[in-house]
Amino acid sequence: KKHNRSIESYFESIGAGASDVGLSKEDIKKAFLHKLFYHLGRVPALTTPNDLYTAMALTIRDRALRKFVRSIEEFTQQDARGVAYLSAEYLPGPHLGNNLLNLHIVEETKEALAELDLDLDEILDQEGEPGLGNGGLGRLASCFMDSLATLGIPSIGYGIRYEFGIFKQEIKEGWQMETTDKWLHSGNPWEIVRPEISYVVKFGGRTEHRTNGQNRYEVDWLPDSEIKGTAYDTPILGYQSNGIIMRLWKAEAVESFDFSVYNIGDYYRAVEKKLRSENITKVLYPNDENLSGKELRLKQQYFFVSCSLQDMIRLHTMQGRKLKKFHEKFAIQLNDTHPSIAVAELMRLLVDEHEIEWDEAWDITRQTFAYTNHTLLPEALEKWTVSLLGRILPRHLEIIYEINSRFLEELRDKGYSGDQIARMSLIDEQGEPSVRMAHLATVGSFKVNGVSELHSRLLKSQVLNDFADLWPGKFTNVTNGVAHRRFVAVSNPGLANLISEKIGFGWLTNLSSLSELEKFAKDEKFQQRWRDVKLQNKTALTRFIEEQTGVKVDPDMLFDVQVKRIHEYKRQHLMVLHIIDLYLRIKDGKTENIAPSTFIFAGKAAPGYFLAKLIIRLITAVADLVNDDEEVNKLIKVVFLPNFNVKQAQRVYPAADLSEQISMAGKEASGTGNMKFALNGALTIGTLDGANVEIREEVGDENFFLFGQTTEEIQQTRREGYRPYQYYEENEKIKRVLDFLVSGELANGDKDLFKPLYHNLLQQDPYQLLKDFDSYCAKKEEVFKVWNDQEEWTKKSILNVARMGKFSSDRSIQDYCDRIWQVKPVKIQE
Ligand code: F58
Repeated sequence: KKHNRSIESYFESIGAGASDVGLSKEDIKKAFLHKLFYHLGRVPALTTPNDLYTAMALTIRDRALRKFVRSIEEFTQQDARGVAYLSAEYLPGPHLGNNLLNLHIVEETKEALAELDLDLDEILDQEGEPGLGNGGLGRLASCFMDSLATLGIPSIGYGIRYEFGIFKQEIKEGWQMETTDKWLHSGNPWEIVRPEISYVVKFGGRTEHRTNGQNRYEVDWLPDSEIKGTAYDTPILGYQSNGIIMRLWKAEAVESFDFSVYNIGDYYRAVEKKLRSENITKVLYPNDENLSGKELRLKQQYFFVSCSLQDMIRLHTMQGRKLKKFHEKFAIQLNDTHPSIAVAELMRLLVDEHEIEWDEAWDITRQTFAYTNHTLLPEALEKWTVSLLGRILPRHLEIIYEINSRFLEELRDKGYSGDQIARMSLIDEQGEPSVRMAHLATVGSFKVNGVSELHSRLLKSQVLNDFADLWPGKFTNVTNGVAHRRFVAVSNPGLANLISEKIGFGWLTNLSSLSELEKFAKDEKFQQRWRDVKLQNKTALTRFIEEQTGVKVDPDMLFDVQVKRIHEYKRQHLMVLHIIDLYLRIKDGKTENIAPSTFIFAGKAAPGYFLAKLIIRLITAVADLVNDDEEVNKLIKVVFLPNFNVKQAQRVYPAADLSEQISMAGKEASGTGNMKFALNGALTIGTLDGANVEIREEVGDENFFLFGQTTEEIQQTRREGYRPYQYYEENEKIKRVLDFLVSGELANGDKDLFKPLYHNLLQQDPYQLLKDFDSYCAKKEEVFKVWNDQEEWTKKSILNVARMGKFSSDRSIQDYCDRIWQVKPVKIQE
C-alpha cells in the first residue's frame, strides 16, 4: 500500500518513533544490545568477534536504511531523471567505518562500545570486504557510488553478486598462491535479499522469424535454458545525505528441481541442473587487462545486463510511463565494454518484446547509453567470436548484424573506403570472425569518454580514431577521482583531524577547499604536526607489516610504495632493478646519498599471467636477500605485503612517503592509487601517464618527481627500432643489474629462475624499462636529496594535499552529470 506522508509521520503511524534509530550514544548502545540478543541470540558475555561486528553492522544498517528509504521515496515522488551505472565489478571495501562517518556517529559509537568494555577499532577490524572486482575499474565504480549518494543523484548501481570474489593471495616460498575468497562465509549484514525482484534470463537455442497477422515482422527466441536472477540490495550512504542502492544479481535455477527427472527417481540429476544455473554468478574472472573469450564470462555479462534492463523497464513503466520515453528517464553508463551487450539487449526488449519499430527503438537506445573506456591495451579490448556469441545469444547476434549492416550502409553513403569500413565494422573479419564490443558500445551510445585527459586524447587519436572523426561531438573526457572521505577521513583520521582543525570541515564535501592549507605549508609548527601524523601512520603500518610478513621495519625510514595489480606495463620490475642497483652500491661500500628506505610492494597477479607472477617472485627474492644482509638492511628493506585489497589499501596510503606511478607512458588509462597517495601526503615519482599528468599540473612540477619518456617519445623510439640489448651493452649499470638476475645470488643460487624476465628485457622489453632506467635512477637521487631536507619534503607534502582538490570522485560525478547524463540532484526534505 502506498503512503504519501513524510517518512517521519509514517514511522509514527507504525509505532516506530525516531528514537528507534536514534544517533545518540544511548540509542546506539541499546540498539546494539538488542541486535546481539534478538538477532543473534547472544549476551555480551558469550559472543564471538563476528557476533559483535554483526550486531554493530545491523545497528548501523537500520540507521542507514532510515535515510535510504527516504531518498528512494523522494526519487520516486519527484519522478526525477536518473542514472543506472552498469558495472561487472565493484570493490566497496568495508562498509562499517564509512557508514559511521556518513552518519556522523563515530564518537557516539566509540563511547557506546567503551561503556560495554568493547573497542570500536577491534570491531572494525573484523569486517572483511566484498572482493567483487579486480582493481581500479571496480574500485572506481564504488567511489562513484559514494559520490552519487553524497550528491543526491537519483541513481542505482547494477552488478553481479559473485559468490567467490577476487582470489585471496598468499605467499608461499616466495610465490603467489591463490585460494578462494569465501567472502559470504560469516554472513553479510549489509545486503537485503529481494526474492520478489527477480527476472528470467534466456540462453542458447534458436530464433524463429515470421510475419504476424498485422503484417508485422516478428522474431521469437526459443532458448534452450533459462535462469532466474534475484536482486540483492546494499544501501550505499552518502556523506550527511541519504543514499542509493547497489543492486547485485544472483543466479538461481528457475525451478529448484527438474520435476520430470525427479519423478523417475533421479534426485541427484535433478539437483545438478540447479547447481549448473547457479554457476553463472559463482566466481569473478581474475584477469585484469587481458581478456580471453570464456563462455561463462559472456553468460555473466548478459545475465546481469538483462536482469538490470528488465528491472529498469519495470521501474519505468510501473508508474504508467511510456516505454518510448525510456531514455528520458534513464541514462545508462556502461563501465567499460563488459556490459555492452546491453545495446543489443535493449534493442531486443524494445523490438521483440515490446513491439516498438526498429528505427524508433534504435533512437531510444542511442539516447540511453554512454560508454566509458578504461584501457587502450589491445589485449584488453573485448571481442567475442561470432560462433560463441551466436551459440549463447543467437538473437543478439542477429541484432548486432542488423545494427552493423545499417551502420556500414551509412558509412558507404558517406563515401568511406573499403578499408575504413572494415576497420570500423562491429565485426572483425581478420582471422576468426568476432564482435568488437568497443565498437558496439561506441555506435550504440550518445557519449564516449576516457578517464583522464591524456587517455581521452589517445582514445580519439588511436583506438577509436575513425569514430572520433565521424562523430567528434560524441567524445569527451571525465578524469577519474576518488572517494576522499573513505581514503582520507576514514583511513587517515590523524591527518583528517589536523586538516579540519586548520580549515574546518568544508573539505569533506568540497575537496577544493583543501587549498586553504597552502598558507601553512611553511609553518614550522604545522609541519612538525604533519610529520607526527605521518610517523604515527607509519608506526601502525610497521606493526601490520611485522604481523603479516615477519619483517621488522623502521618507521623513520622513507616509505617508498608501489601498490596496484602486478602487470608488466605498470613496471614493478623497474622499481626492483633500482633496488638491486642500490644493493650493489651498498655492497661496494658506496653508501653516500642513499636515504634509508623501506620499499613496499603489494598487488595481485592474474593467476595465469606467468611473468607477473615471476615479478612477485623477484620481489620476494630481493626482499630475502636484502633483509637478511646485516650490511644492507640498515639502509634498505624490502617488503611484499600479501593480499592487497581495499582494507589493506586504507592502511597503506596514509603511511606512504613516496608513491610510485611508473607505468610506461600511454599505458595507464588514469590510475586512481596515484590520487589516494597524494591526498595522504605522499610525493609522487612518476611518468607522464594517465592522471599523473593532471596531478603534476595541479601540484606543480617542482612538487612532483617526473622521469621517463613521454608517449610521443616512446612511439618515436619504437619507430626507430628499439633495441634494448644496446642499452645492456652500452650501460655499465644496466648490465650489472641485469646480470645479477641470473647470477645465482638470488633465490638460493637458482640461476635459471629469472631467465624469462632477463630475456624478456634484453630481447623485447615491450615496456621500455631499460630506456627509462637512467632517468628513473637519477630521479631517485633527487628524492633522496629532498628527503634529507625534511622541512623541504614536508612543505612539498602539504602542498601536494592542498592542491589535490580536483581529484575527488564528487567532481568526477559532477562532470558526468554536466557533460554526459544531464541529471540533477534531488533535494531531500527531511
Ligand atoms: C583500470 N582498469 C585502468 N580494469 O587500468 C586504470 O588506469 C584506471 O584508473 C581504472 O581502470 C579506472 O578507470 C581496470 O582496472 C580491470 O580491472 C578490468 C577487469 C575486467 C577485465 C579487464 C580489466
